[in-house]
Amino acid sequence: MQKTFAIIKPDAVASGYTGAILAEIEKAGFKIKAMRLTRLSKAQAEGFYAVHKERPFFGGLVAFMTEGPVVVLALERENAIQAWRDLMGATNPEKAAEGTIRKKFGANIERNATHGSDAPETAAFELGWFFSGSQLA
Ligand code: 3AN
Repeated sequence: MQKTFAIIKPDAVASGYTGAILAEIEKAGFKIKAMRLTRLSKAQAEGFYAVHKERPFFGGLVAFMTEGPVVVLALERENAIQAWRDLMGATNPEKAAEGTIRKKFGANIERNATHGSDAPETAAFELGWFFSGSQLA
C-alpha cells in the first residue's frame, strides 16, 4: 500500500466539481485517509510549490492556488502515486486522455482541477505539509 497527496484546486471547488472528483477517486479504489477543505495562505502556497519558484508561471500559480478554497487529501492504494497521476491525466487538459479528471474538469494548463504528487519523496513532503502523522495512520 502506498499513500499520495492530492488537491482539488480552487477552480474545481468553485465550479462545484468536488463531489464528482471524490466519486472518481473512490471508484478508482483509493481510500481517503485524510481530507480537509482549506484556503491556502500565500506563504503556504509558496512553500508547497517551492520547487517551481524560478519558473515564469510561479506568481500566477500562487495567485490561483490562493484565490479560493481547496480540498487537500491523503489517498491510499496500491501504486497510489502513479495511479492518481494516471487518473488525473496530463498537466495540460487539452493533452489529457479522454476520461481523465483534467480532461473532464480542467480548463487550461494552470487551472487544471487537481494536483498529485509525482514521486515518493514529493508525496512524503506534500503529505507532511498538510497532515500530521497521526492523521495519516
Ligand atoms: P503536475 O501538476 O502535472 O505535476 P507540474 O508539477 O509541472 O505539473 O506543475 C505544477 C502546477 O503548475 C500545475 N499543476 C499547473 O497548475 C502549473 N503549471 C505547470 N506548467 C505551467 C505552465 N506552463 N503555465 C502555467 N501553469 C503551469
